[in-house]
Amino acid sequence: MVTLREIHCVPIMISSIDQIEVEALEGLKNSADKAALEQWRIAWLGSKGRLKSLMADMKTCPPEDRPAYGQRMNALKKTLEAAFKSQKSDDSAQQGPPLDVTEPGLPAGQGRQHILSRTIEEIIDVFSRMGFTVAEGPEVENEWYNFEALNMPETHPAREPSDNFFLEGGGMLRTQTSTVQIRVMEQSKPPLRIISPGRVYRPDTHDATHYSMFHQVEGLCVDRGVTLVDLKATLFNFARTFFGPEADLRMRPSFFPFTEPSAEVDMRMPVRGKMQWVELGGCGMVDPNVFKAVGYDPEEWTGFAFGLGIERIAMRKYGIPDIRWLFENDARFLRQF
Ligand code: FA5
Repeated sequence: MVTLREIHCVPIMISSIDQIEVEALEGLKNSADKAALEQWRIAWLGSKGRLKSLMADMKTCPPEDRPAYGQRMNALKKTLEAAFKSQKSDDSAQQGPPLDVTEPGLPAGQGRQHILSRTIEEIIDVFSRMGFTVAEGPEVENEWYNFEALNMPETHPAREPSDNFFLEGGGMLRTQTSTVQIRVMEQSKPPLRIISPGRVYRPDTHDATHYSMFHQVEGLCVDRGVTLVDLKATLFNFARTFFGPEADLRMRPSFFPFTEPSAEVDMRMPVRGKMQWVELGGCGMVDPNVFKAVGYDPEEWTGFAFGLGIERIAMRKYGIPDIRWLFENDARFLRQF
């Protein structure tokens, strides 16, 4: 900054520049709107403005004082340009509708539990009132748990690659929650009563009742003297508590390698306006070979097991006609539950 004391030959000019700077900044401060700002810019920074004519005054300075004068003029130019820029951006920030602090804020969107998660919680609730606890198992499994220990030897047709998602480098995505029966029995001594809800994977073609990833709930009860009557009573009790006293259920003889005897459980439900029997899952008495695989004595222990499709249960309870709707993530559909 050049001071009066340093530039004795042009004291009047320098002091007048200081004065001019004060005057310019004052004028800028009082330029309240866009038009006034523009007027100020033309008057001070424009091609015929005050700065230009002050620059031209340099010619009247003695040559040795011109550098000091030039320096002071450059400083003035920078100050005015910076002040103008800052006031202009303040001004544009203030444009737009005035802020109404009394307006209510935007409502924050509230999420909700997916209908399948809610169904799983409801299933757990009913079975836990019958003394079942929840067990978990991995979705990436090996063939011992998914087949071998469940009495499905290497030649079993369900082990075909076309019916399974085998993983590169070994392992597979489990096709049924029955894997958890084995894991639980390996780790604990009877008696026991567990359910295990979870995801399973099969390369099935998608249609109204099939998906390639779906949920099952496995049930397993092992004790002395367990009979088919206990299995039937447990499933009927579940159906009537979960769906209401009108729930209609039937068991058809069937075959699973890990239960003997085995049955399919069907539920009567409306399908496209007509009452129909829809398969919910499989069940049966635990096969002695399964007990042997986990080191239980089949002479001493008896048990029943079941595996139900959770999507079908949710569809029955909430009147959902197509399983695909559960996975499309259309908020308009999900919001209804
Ligand atoms: C089993 O998976 C046996 N593990 C069930 C079982 C457990 C039997 C314990 C005996 C003892 P299944 O393949 O039938 O069985 O499947 C059981 C249920 O899963 C079916 O009844 C159906 O409700 C559901 N399910 C099967 N495939 C699909 C699919 N692609 N999409 C949706 N649900 C399915």
